[in-house]
Amino acid sequence: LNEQQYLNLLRHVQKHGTKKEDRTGTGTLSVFGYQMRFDLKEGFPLLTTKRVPFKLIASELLWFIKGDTNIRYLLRHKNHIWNEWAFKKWIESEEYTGPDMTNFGLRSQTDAEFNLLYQEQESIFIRRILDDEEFARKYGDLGNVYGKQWRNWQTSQNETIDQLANVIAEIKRNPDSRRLIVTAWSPEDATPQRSALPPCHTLFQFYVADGKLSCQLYQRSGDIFLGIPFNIASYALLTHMIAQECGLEASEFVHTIGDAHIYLNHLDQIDEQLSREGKLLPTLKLNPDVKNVFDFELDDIKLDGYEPHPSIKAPVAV
Ligand code: DHF
Ligand code: TMP
Repeated sequence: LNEQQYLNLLRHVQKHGTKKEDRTGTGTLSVFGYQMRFDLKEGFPLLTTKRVPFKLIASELLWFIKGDTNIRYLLRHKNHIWNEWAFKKWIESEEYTGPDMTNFGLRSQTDAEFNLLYQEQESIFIRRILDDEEFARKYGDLGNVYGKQWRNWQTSQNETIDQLANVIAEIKRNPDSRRLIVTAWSPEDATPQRSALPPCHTLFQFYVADGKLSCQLYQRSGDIFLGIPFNIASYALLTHMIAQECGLEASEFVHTIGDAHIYLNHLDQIDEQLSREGKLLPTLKLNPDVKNVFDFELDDIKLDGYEPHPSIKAPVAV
């Protein structure tokens, strides 16, 4: 069963993970190297042991596919999952003159008074991104993140490469190819100046056999409770969209993770989740009239039969 793969990962890291400090100062239990396989014919791999906001996953993926790297698009779709990383750039800039927001991620979890101050500053920031185009251009952009790398990879010759369009063309032209790769990782860009967060989903590869399309992702770093459920559903959705364009059936999503970690402030939430029984997986309904990956809109992407357990809240490490 698809969801069991994920629950096994939770149990595995809970039991065998090594205590490890991390960049955010939160602390983790971590293992190195882990692989899961999701059979997309079995159902759409969205967790049912907690509610996962599929609309946010879909609008984030459309944002990548458009080649957009500015959170303004996400905000217009009421998607706030990237706010903290844009906000971080803003408060670290010269122009920011409000109250000290250093280390806001950790401080907002332990200091209620500070949390109010932070919530206020972040909502002012978000308002401004929505209302002020010039400000949005400067501070809404996350840099060389997924959208840029997939659609507008910058070469040393000052040309751009549309990796996503190329890989789709190649799947059609030469499905047996072993070079069906899109990489988001560029050693030049993996610095705080160039991207707000160096890409976590680093590289993916497609594979065609017997008229079926599979996808494998190498993810260098995975937040098992918050990020991974999004990542699984996002790549499953991308695989279905590309399969539809190429006239193939969607087969497997293979998920390979480098540093697979549970943040120490997610342990109780995970106990709660593991006490629940998985339910029937939903089915993905893509509008069959859309024959080009770049033409999909939110309304073309629907889920059928998603009746999960309630959501479980957890703080995100910034
Ligand atoms: N940093 C960390 N530490 N973990 C991440 O998973 C992560 N993911 C990023 C950017 N930086 C990250 C982008 N993706 C949420 C999920 C995915 C995501 C960012 C945030 C998240 O907070 N999910 C909540 C619900 C959010 C909502 O409803 O607005 C969840 O419960 O799934
Ligand atoms: P890092 O850059 O220090 O590895 O921190 C990134 C954190 O974000 C890490 O906990 C992994 C998590 N993450 C995901 O799990 N999935 C994602 O899609 C993104 C963007 C981040």
